[in-house]
Amino acid sequence: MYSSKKNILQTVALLKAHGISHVVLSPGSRNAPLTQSFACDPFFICHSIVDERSAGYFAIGLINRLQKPVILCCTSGTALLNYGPAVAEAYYQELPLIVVSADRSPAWIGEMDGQTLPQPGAFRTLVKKSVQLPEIQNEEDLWHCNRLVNEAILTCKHHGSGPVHINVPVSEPLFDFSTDMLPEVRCIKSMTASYLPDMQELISIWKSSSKRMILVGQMQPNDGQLSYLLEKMAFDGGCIVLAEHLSNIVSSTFIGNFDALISALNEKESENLAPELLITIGGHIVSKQIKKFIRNHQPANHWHISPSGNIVDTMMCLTYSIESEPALFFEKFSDSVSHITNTDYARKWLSASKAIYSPKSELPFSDITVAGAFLERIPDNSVLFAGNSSAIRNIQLYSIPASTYVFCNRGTNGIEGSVSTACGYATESEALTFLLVGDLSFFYDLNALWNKHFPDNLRILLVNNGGGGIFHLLPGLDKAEALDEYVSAHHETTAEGWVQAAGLKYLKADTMETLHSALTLFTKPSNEKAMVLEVFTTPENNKSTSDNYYNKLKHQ
Ligand SMILES: Cc1ncc(C[n+]2csc(CCOP(=O)(O)OP(=O)(O)O)c2C)c(N)n1
Repeated sequence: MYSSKKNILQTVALLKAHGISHVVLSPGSRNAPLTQSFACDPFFICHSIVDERSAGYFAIGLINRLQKPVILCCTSGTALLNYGPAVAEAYYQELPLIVVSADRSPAWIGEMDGQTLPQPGAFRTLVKKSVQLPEIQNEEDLWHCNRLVNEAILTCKHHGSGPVHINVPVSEPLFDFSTDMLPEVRCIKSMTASYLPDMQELISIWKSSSKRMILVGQMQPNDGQLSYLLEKMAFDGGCIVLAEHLSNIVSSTFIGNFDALISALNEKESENLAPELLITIGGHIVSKQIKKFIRNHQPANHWHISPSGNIVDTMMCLTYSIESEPALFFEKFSDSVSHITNTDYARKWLSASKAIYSPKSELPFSDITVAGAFLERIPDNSVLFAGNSSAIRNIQLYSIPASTYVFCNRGTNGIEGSVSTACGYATESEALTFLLVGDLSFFYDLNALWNKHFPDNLRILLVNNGGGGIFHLLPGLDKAEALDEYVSAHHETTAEGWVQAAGLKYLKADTMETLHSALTLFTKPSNEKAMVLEVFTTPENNKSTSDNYYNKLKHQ
């Protein structure tokens, strides 16, 4: 019988699912639940070596002979450190050694509770990856634990082999061996797109799934080949493609308003629109709704395609990590799945998307309508930078010219460098470059205005709502007394003096009429001076407009 510890069951079940069968066990009580779980399962071939230093080298010998990953398992304390020489040897010979160490719960490290030392990361630069498993108390812990073990196992053979370390904390009681079966576990697979046998498996998954979705995250502008291939997939392969502006891929067949769309769905509609197969490419996705939607309606298959092949499990249901440039992958894949149309699912999505209305200018003057009025006027072939916070979310409510490249510092969502980044781009570009940014982000990065050669082609639309406006829109936060003063950092500063001191042209607006008239100059391509257009809105109007819009969507 196996241990009842859930993190041990995940570890053992995943090692088995990945086909890793040789284990070198050293004696101890803290690792006895691991030892028992390996030893009771006939899949594992167990070897007992008392001295951990020797056990490490014994495992290296096994790898030399088997040309496969081998597991090393020990108790807590110095037992682990005695693997050090063999781990170093495996690192420099690039051998797939998987160290599994038992540990106490982190709360007890350094408290003179015997046989403890800081085990996570003990081998530092001598392992390709080191993971510290959680003790599993809830569903999120279970997902976390599963992902970490998958990652460690996949890493020991990714981009060259090498040792990895899985540290497994277990609290007392240790010796409950009442589990008669290993759990079903999610085994994440990885492949490079050039490996054809795996491609066959993907093709058959595609064919047997009728609800297929491709979701595109942030991407740098590209040569159009990816848009073409994804369009082909949408036409021929019977799938839908969801892409935000930040993906920089454009087609009338792609759906961009999915965040608003999903916010309006009831449970039945959500089930109908949930995919069976999800393919993600690109980086971060702004929409919180799509992440929630997929996490709550998990597809049977989720493939993430990326040039790094790194395991990224944003949706908590990754089944395949495919290492490839997305365009290369779809070039190969699209031919194999063409004419497999199942248009019903795509039709549902497209008609739901058409039914979502864009916020109209009749709504009160607010951050949302300011973004709309501006985007209506943005000239073709411009470049658009969005600040984090409301700006990047609001632009998604509107369409923009297909020729517009869109950027935002979405890697870490920082508000500190939006002006500098746009400034850097514009300096090396001929294109009219716009930045839509909130006031805290603007004032934070004010120093960018001091740039010696401030680019004339940069236009900054500063939406001044007197603080971090986004915080007024978060449900529940309005109950915090600290909201105005400390959370959103309310202020009454205007940019006028700063902008003029920097020698830039300053425009301002506080109604739709004054905004439209300022936008005429602001968006004029022939104008040869850098400008800041400061638009004043109020948190009250912003909140009521946003509430009205999203409520209306729900009841349309
Ligand atoms: C460097 C940094 N500090 C703090 C935050 C947390 N944060 C996220 S949004 C936000 C408010 C941004 O306010 P503003 O730029 O005025 O935009 P608005 O919310 O009004 O749209 C803050 C402080 C962050 N993202 N980055």
